[in-house]
Amino acid sequence: MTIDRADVIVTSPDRNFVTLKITTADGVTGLGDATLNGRELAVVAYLTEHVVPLLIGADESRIEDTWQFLYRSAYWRRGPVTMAAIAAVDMALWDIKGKVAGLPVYQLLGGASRNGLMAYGHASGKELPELFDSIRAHQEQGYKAIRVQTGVPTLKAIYGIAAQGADVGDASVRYDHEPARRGAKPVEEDWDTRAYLNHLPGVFEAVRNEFGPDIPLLHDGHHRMTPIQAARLGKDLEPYDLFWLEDCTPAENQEALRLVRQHTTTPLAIGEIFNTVWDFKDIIRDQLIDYVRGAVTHMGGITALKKTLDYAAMYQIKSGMHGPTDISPVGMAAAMHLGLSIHNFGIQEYMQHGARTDQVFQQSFTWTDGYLHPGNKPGLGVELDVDEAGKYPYEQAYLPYNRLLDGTVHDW
Ligand code: GCO
Ligand code: MG
Repeated sequence: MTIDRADVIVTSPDRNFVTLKITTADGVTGLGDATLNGRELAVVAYLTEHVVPLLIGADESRIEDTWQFLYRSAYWRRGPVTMAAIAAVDMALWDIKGKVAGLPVYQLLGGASRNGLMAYGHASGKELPELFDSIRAHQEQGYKAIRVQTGVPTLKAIYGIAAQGADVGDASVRYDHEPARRGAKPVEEDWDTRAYLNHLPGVFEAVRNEFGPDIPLLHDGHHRMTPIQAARLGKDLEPYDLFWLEDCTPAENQEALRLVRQHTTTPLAIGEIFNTVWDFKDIIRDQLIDYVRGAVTHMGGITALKKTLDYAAMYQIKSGMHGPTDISPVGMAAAMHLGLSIHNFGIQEYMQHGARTDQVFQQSFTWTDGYLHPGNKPGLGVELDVDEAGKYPYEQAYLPYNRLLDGTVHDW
């Protein structure tokens, strides 16, 4: 067979999503997620102008070869735009291969290594009572592991803290609390690391006192600390037995993790903004992390992330694939098939998409008692309703950013 057409579909049901739909000459279709939050149209242009013309007439069965061709022939390697575009092609080809074989993608990857994928959700609250309510709401939904983010006294707005009454579904669980907010400019938030470092351990102490020692708790530092600050936080959080501390320092300086590691046994997770195995190579080899946060969508697809995770397995490092709502249902499905099949699965992030998104993307995954499963439909198990998608045109949106109290732009 050959590829007959490839369409780039942009839709914005609850937020913007970019989807590549590949159709073979026999009419088999495959979907790939190419969503790059806040920079969506750059990937649309990369796909439409530079990749789609190369796909027409190509052999859709050659997944590895297509990956290598798109990666190497461009000459300009890596980067989030390039790798999201390659990821979308890769996912769509796996989807097609599964449909042609009549098998779910996880079967093509070696079959299930477990019954389901433990997932964590995002609990947050400005103050403790709201945070506790949010944790309880997640537990009622079945979540067995919970990320805890909280407000800091003196700060007005912090990324990752749900706005009360957020507009998607049940505000305590089904919110989309980290949208790239629609509008012509990014929203400005404020930040004070000293206040945060002084406040956070007390929050985890309160959460452990309220919810007990057993529930796995996670926290996202969202790149805001210096190495020595991150080391202090890791140490201060040790009594509360975190499942992981995520993105404790900005990821460009990977040596920073060595310093953090020397001071704390709090497990570290990093890599949601990484896009190739090269970003992970040294920190895996030197065992500076415990979880690989790469997303199928941003790491160049199933083919590339599987290789990275197989490499990580040699060092007992596990997966912790990125799964916020800006990973589309297609990207989430790809993560679930990969997570089910690899041996070194750790945990899957799972924020729930809104009702409009679920109508645009018909999905076959299940969410039962805290565990995800991609389902057994051939391929990835997601179909896109093009008419429904057409109801929600692209809207400009930006992620927020923050400034310190004196006005300096800070990592967020
Ligand atoms: C997470 C992330 C997200 C990202 C967002 C950016 O751990 O889920 O930090 O909230 O910031 O996906 O697009
Ligand atoms: Mg994160």
